[in-house]
Amino acid sequence: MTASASAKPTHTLVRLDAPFTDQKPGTSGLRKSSTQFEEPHYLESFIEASLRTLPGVQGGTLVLGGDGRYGNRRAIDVILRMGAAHGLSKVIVTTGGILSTPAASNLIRQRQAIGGIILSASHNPGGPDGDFGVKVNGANGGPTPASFTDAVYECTKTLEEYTIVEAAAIPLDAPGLHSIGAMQVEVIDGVDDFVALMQELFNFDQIRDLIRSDFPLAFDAMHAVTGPYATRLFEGLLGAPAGSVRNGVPLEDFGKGHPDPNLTYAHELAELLLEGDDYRFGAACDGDGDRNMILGQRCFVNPSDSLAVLTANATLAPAYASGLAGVARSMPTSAAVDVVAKELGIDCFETPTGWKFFGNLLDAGKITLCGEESFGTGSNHVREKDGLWAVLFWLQILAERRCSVAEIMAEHWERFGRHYYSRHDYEAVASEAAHGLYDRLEAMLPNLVGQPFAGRTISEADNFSYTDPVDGSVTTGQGLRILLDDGSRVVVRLSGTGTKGATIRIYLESYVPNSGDLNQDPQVALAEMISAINDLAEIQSRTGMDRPTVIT
Ligand code: VG1
Ligand code: CO
Repeated sequence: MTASASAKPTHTLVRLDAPFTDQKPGTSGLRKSSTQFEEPHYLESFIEASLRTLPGVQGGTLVLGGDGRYGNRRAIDVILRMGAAHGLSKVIVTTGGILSTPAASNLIRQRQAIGGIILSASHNPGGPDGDFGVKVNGANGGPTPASFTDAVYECTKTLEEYTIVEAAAIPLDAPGLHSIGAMQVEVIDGVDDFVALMQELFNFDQIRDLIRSDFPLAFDAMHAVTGPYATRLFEGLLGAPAGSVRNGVPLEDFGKGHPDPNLTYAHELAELLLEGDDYRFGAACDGDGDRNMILGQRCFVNPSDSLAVLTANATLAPAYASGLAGVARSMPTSAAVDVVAKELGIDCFETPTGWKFFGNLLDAGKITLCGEESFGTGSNHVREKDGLWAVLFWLQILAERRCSVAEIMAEHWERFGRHYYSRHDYEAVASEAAHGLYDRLEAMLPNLVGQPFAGRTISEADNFSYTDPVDGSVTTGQGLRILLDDGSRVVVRLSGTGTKGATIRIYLESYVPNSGDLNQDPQVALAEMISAINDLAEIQSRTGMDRPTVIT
């Protein structure tokens, strides 16, 4: 322990008995069980390594907040005290510690911060028995690149000590200015700046007119971070009746739910829209507010299609009225947006899974919109995917076109053809079984070309690798692709966000031109491919599961 002058808080140097060897960040930050994060020094080790690695900490400003899950408040307290020990000049933290991922991205950019720390395990369940997570974003507001997360991981593996100061917890119940030694702590409302940004991008008067014109909508915040944002936006500014936002109070365990906006985990909302006629529009966001699910009356919008629709209709939103520079999608996302980009005459980039790969393209001005099949869509307004932005964008399009979601989809397919698409997730598979399946399939790839598959022929089979067109960095091993001669494809990946065993993701896609049958159930349209990949990869026998955990 190093004592210090009386005006300064006491600095403590804490020595670790042994470094942690498992702090390798995955697709989006470090995610582990809450129990793991409660191990003495576990959180501190990762924060120490991050603060040593992030440029500009000495004298810099950091943004801090989280999705409100169990552990949020304690982590904020620890990070504030470690930030003071590391010489930050200021930390901007939000009331209640509530800050969505896209709102954090915006704050980092607006306040010229050196970056931000977002406490979230996104769509993973929370609570003492759930998961916790830490994401570190850089000065552009986006997820830090692999070079940063690799350096943090390396640092943790040999870390011997960390520094922290002693200080009373900063009250987060109201905005205010505080300090810990020389470091300022500014507590602000995390909703204000985000809402102001949305008002710049979209025409709120027009959306308000739509909502007031017999357009009942239901938004499910899943007891996660978007509750306060959505209540302010939809019920406050846009005139939706009270109660339109469901599960709007953030809870530490998300009400024991799984805050993942898909048909399985947001099934109550899905039933309201898909099996009833009380609502014209439905949407949900995930734990940290970066994902979105869009539903119309009796209509589910596949996220890959959503990106294509937003691209095709972008000029209807004031922010994008002058057109798009280009678009990008992650590799497993369907090529629906590629077809639209081609018609618009703009570039379309294909990146590995994870938002960090869009950062360079956005910063370089090469793209305006981007998205992933995993319910993520976003634009150059921030450097994260943005759930509520996507919902507002859809509302903007509906306010302009004054038709139903189902009509928008039908017209889109009639114009561009339809990419039948589905993702089958096998969750919590024994790690050895999942890796065995993956490795075996990877070894088979070179011999697959020319082989029959689902009534077609395999034309290419590889493990996807990506060369960043901006900085030339190469990322390999991003998913096994089996491409068929008619343009259909199957992709197999192992998840980088799960915390229990391994999750196998199977992505299936098949294109039907506008002269074909545009109204099939995707599971039927893809049935042959589903059974072909099940046979080829021996999914049932190797996982012991006869069906996926989640089908999207
Ligand atoms: C998943 C999704 C990926 C997304 C990532 C983070 O990763 O597939 O598209 O970027 O989650 O999203 P993986 O490695 O499990 O497939 V979030 O909302 O959890 O920050
Ligand atoms: Co998320």
